[in-house]
Amino acid sequence: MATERTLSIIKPDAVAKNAIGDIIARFEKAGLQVVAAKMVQLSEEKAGGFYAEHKERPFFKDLVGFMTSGPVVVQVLEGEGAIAKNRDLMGATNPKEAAPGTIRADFAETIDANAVHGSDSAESAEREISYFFGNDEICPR
Ligand code: IDP
Repeated sequence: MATERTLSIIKPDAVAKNAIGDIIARFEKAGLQVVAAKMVQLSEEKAGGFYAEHKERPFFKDLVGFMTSGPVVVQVLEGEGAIAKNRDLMGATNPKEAAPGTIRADFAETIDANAVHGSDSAESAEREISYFFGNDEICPR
């Protein structure tokens, strides 16, 4: 399997729960490496642009409200099959449907505040990584 990069966001609910370290430990234990990271307070414009594909969905306003409700930790994860691996570690979008032992099952209760984001394809990963990081902010290891 090829080495890939994916964008991960630890969302405001998980940051507020002091779960940053526990969540990053799961990535590292699964063999993913953090090659870029920063804590950011998203503006409405930045959060809305990130989730532009959901602009017409009924939950868009609440999603932007939630993502701007507190700081987030944005990271680039690198490793073999990183995109799918991260999605497996995260679990289903709705924590109530997430498999036991996944991040969303363990750290989230509701679909609107579900602890983490992870790119869902190579195309999304490329767009999302460049949405948050310049090349000089990514540190290959
Ligand atoms: P993903 O985060 O698992 O990739 P997406 O379908 O891309 O899921 O949705 C982006 C985010 O929008 C979700 O993580 C969740 O926070 C929110 N979301 C998705 N569907 C709903 C919904 O039906 N109600 C409320 N929020 C939703």
